[in-house]
Amino acid sequence: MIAKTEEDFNGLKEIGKIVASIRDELVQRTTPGVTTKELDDIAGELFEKAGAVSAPKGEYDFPGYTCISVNDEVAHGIPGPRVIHEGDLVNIDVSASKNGYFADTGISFVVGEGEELAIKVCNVAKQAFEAGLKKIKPGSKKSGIGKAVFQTARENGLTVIKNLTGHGIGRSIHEAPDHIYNYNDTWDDELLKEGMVIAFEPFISTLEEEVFEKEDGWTYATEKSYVAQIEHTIIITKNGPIILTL
Ligand code: M2C
Ligand code: CO
Ligand code: CO
Repeated sequence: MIAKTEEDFNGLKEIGKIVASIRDELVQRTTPGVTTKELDDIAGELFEKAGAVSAPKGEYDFPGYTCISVNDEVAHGIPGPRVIHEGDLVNIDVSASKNGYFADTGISFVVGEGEELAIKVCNVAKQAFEAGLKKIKPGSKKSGIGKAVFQTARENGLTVIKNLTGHGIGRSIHEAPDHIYNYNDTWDDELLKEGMVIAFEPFISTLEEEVFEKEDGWTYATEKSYVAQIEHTIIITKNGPIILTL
């Protein structure tokens, strides 16, 4: 969407704060021994308290309030009986709506002490997010974001996932612009606009550049890579990006 009115800004800010606080609560509760279903149940209660509706459930009938992906799982992990262990690479992705406004946020992190490479991919995802953020200005090429993400991955001896992308958001969970790539797509000549609302979510990988869908019909995974994502919902303005999900 293009945010124009004060109502738009306030509605987006409200749902942004809700998903960010639920993300932070789940991250804090992700300790060895907890199951991903237990974490998701907490999110379900918090959504209800906040008067918000889970986007995966509400929009796609996803079997969970949130997406929780562990180790080989990259995104759309289904919460269930899986027990979290020390060293696991976990991604928690929280998206929801309230009063017709949507926000989306995600973070990857290692539980307790973990492998150096798993920690590195999380740190590089944060760096890639910061590098991409600098390119988010009205009138700039959308492809400049992916270019900065890819360059950051390369500088650190890593790569990106090419078949998962960021997206427009606001009045629905996934809307125009359909794709914000993690690399410089030379065919993409779209320009960023004043008021445009996007979910910017770089996916950094240690090896593979594509995810595959598991047999459950939801989970995206790789065979032998660590992958990390950082996602925030952003309003693009001439005075700088407004990150709604900090
Ligand atoms: O938009 C995402 O960040 C998720 C969508 C949840 S709906 C099941 N919030 C995303 C991540 C990876 C791939 C596509 N979309
Ligand atoms: Co998301
Ligand atoms: Co998203």
